[in-house]
Amino acid sequence: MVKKIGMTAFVLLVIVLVTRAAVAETREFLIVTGEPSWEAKPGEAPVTDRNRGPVKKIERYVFHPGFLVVNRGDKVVLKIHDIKGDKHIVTIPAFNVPETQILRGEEKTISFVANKPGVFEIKCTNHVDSHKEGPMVGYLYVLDKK
Ligand SMILES: [Cu+2]
Repeated sequence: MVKKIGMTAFVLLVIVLVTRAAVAETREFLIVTGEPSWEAKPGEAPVTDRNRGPVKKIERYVFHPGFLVVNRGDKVVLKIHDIKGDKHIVTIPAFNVPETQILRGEEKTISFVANKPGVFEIKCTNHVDSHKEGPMVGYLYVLDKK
């Protein structure tokens, strides 16, 4: 009897482990680069642009979409198409994703496993501040799914 219960518990444990493993999925995101801008109309006052001070024109490189949500353990696949900007250099330091250079018109694929929960930056090291039409940053939200 005890042996039978032990076997049943073992089978249930295996089912639970297999089910949990199946929760981790591959999440693919199609992303493009964009460049929103603002320019003062004639007679309009300048505005303060972060570290540049007062300006009459602002441009920023962005990722579209710029906010991604996955579950812990998911394999994340980013297909990033550079349709604005001559060159982007994308990295995700929190997951040791090496810099990937993407030239105008190119699409590159970046993949990694999101193995810890939190909110992490997807960064372009070519557009780091407002002097270089940045910071160009997206956010990856990794849910701590149990
Ligand atoms: Cu960039």
